[in-house]
Amino acid sequence: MQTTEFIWFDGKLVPWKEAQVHVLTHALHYGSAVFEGIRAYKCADGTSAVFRLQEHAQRLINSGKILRLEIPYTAEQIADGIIETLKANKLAEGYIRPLSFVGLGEMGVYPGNNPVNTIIAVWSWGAYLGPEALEQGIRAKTSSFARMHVNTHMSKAKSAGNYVNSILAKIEAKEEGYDEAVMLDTSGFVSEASGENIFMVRNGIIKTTPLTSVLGGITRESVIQVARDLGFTVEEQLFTRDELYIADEAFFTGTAAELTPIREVDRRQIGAGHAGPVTKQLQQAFFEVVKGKNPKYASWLSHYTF
Ligand code: PPE
Repeated sequence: MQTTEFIWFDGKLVPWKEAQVHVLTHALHYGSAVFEGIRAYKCADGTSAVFRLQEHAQRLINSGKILRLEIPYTAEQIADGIIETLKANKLAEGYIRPLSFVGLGEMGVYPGNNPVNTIIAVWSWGAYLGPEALEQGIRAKTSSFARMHVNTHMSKAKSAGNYVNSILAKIEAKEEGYDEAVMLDTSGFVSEASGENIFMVRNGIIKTTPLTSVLGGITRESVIQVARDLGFTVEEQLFTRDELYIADEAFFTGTAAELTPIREVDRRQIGAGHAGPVTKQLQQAFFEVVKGKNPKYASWLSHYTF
């Protein structure tokens, strides 16, 4: 990965190499950590902007609340720390990873009075699913691993532990020659991917899975709003894998993956086998919004310069 100079560690900027923890850190053993993934983009006016900074900072705090992990910062302080870290690293465009984790203290599942540490790292990160994914679309496979039941792991928390399930699905998909895994919920309905929400388009209607078993994706929510503003009907409804097979178009959304077309699922070509017209229109609209080219969504951007 591409490194940068500083990492924000409990309120102080420290050199990248010095941002280290002890091997008996609670989170390393038990997954007791919550995190965010956020992107900053270079804007048309020469500044940079973080996309939906407040919403991401608030989701970090909410994830902590769900896990009973007390983050000793407010959402505003996290947001300020993010801007400070971007500026210190002179990063005009890239990915932002805040993480709060249960630190060193007692061992054992019970986190007790162990400290909660928080870091913010930033780095350059290109297209998540490969350089051609955004244009050509990717190939997905229905995972043999179900997404977590709503009463096991808490899907609304972006917690480190939840990603064991994602890792299992992603390794399986990659080793079988696919780019990404489509995961079903424990009732068999399409849920989300290892690190993205999923949308399908059929007969002009856009559908995405309801929030039941999935992470409340901020990209998902943004794309729903942009699509509705463009006049599309967007339904939040459960659908099955065979409905996905006969979709005209399908795509993933996520901070890392942005808006990535899906061209194949389980060896069934989706639509024409490349990004369809609705996907292309939404992808273009999305990139205009994040790059500050659409004043209608100016409130979604937190600008900074250095
Ligand atoms: N579902 C999952 C399981 C998920 O991990 C993400 C983001 C989303 C949906 C979309 O959420 P949002 O980014 O708010 O639109 N996945 C992050 C982690 C990727 C990684 O490999 O790390 C991301 O996209 O930043």
